[in-house]
Amino acid sequence: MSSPFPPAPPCLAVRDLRADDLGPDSPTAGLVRLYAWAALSRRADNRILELFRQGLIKGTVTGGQGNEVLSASLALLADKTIDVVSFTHRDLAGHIVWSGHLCDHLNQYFANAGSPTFAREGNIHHGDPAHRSLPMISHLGSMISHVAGRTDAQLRAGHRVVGLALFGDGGSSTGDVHETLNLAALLSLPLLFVIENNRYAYSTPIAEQFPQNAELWHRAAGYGIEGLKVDFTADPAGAARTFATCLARVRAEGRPILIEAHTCRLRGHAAYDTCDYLSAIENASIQASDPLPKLRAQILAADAAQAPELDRVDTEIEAWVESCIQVSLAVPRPSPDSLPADAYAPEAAPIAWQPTVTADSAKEDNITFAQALTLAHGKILRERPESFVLGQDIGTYGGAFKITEGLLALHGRARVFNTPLAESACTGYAIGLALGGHRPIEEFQFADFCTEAMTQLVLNAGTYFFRSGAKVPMVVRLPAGGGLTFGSFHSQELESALLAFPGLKALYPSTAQDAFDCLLAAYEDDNPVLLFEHKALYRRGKHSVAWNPAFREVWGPRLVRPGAHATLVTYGEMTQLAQAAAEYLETEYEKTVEVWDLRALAPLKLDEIRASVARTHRLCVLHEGRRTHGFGAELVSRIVEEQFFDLEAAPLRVAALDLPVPFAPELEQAYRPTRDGLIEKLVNWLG
Ligand SMILES: Cc1ncc(C[n+]2csc(CCOP(=O)(O)OP(=O)(O)O)c2C)c(N)n1
Ligand SMILES: [Mg+2]
Repeated sequence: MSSPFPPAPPCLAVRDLRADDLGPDSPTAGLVRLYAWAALSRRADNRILELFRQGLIKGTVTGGQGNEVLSASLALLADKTIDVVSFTHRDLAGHIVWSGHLCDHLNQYFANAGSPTFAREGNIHHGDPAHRSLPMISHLGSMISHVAGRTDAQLRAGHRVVGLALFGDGGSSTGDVHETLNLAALLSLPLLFVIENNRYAYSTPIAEQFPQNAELWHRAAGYGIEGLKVDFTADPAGAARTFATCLARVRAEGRPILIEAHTCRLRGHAAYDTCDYLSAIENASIQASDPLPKLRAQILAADAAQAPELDRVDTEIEAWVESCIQVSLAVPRPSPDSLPADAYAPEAAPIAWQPTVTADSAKEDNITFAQALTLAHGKILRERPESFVLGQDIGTYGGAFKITEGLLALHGRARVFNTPLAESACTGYAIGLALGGHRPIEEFQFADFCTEAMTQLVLNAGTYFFRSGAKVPMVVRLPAGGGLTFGSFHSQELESALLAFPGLKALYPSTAQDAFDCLLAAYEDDNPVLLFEHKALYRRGKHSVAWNPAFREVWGPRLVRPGAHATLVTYGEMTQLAQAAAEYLETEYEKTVEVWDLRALAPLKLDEIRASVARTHRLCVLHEGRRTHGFGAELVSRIVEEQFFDLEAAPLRVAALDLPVPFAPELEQAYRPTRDGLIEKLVNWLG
């Protein structure tokens, strides 16, 4: 049992500030409060560094010394009951204000059993998503689109919210920052973008980051929003006052504002950085620009009688930090038993769908695979108010493959959002919406373009639950595959690349009915689910689609064709190839191949396939993606490592060549598995 958190001292009794509290014409009580929280953060950061050096904190520590007044003022001014934020690695002050207690954060640094990331994430990569403080990952810039989405979710829930989107001068060069500024301006989201400009990104000075005639706040004009700068190193109280004014304006006017806030970094980038790149003169000037003593001096200049009060604050804080350290140090270490077996959020409560496909059953017959997906979208939008569809050209145009045709007209722009060409920020925005109770369905125009959003998909969405316990239910639709002479950037199969990372689920239907069922199943899952849709299937044939109460069975494989001489495992368009090859083998060679369509690529359910291999004693895996590091390698390994002695021959792997997808039909045919090629391989292998 760990001890309760020590109660906060009187100087930290209030963790809010109103604009009026900050003077210059008001009493200094507000500034003293700001000083107290900033001083707490300074003291905590200094002690964290010492504890790191003593080996009691692992990893590394990126101190916020120099940034506390900036960070604390924003957090104190925010409305912690509705606002949204993602703090940076210099924002311990903001973190402490948001939660109100230092022990939460010390537990994170000590990586103990009380850590808000369950001791799974590094030092300042935490947050409190349940209270809209969104945890960071290392990849700079990639969190602010989450703030945009989460803020929009608050707005949609009727709150007069402000989202605080923070990043450094270094982070300001990332594509995500540009994409999100544009997106927020386009959507008129109430975001306060704050650049914490401490003039360095690690060891790189701003002179090497952007041209010196280009001030960062000037960029606001390019997005059609207001920009300004403040300087915490010159006038911390005045800068905090400007924050207050801007926060109030963003809240009232519902438009983003970009503030470049000059601040400083009193120590190196992280504990190991000895700042050898700084001259003595520059270092001295940085130390002299420290906003914390400046704030103290401003308070005393306004009211010299506050001196004993400020001394009392320092004493209370020193004592409190020590007692918090003692409490957090005594929290037990985390147990490896607390690691889940996988990175997924537990199963969601099933949605009570209407047992219909459409409102008009005439539309359910004689439809294409693509139309089955359109019907599933329509059903979801009709029945689920939290649903939200986004992607490029998905509005009036209906999407590159017309899957979303008609949805905008029926459901409106608020729920069918035609995104700008910004895959990363739009995916991050969808993550933010998902954190705020929505279930976005995001269409990538071609699966190939998801590489633009790789960080958002595999690092942010895929690991969110593991890192923070917060769920990210979203569907990512990926029109995949080749055979249509679209060339190498519109034809790829990316399942292996994406599923090499933990935390994403994946479905890959091969029939129109499965496509319909897969979208519903993916939709109601509490995890990010990739839905691969083979483009060649979109308009191949007409089918009827019915309401299928057993639609959740798509999370397991489907027996396509029974057989006795081999088990062939495949998915997507290749299922049809496998079926055709199996039919031919039966007619011409009297060999029967049992064909299984995996449908779910993650998590993999292989029990029935294992039983089949135990009967047929042979395993063939077939997929359209490349052979090396292909999905078949994983399938073969999983089966062989447990069923080596069931096999009478080495498994057969049929896949594409290890090349980019070539363009000309003759070349693409040589690249991809074909029916005849598959038959030949099977015949040789079956003997
Ligand atoms: C996209 C990305 N590239 C590189 C890094 C490694 N890195 C961590 S912090 C940092 C410097 C960040 O500078 P800035 O954004 O100005 O923030 P500061 O550390 O100065 O507060 C770098 C390069 C990273 N975290 N993310
Ligand atoms: Mg910086």
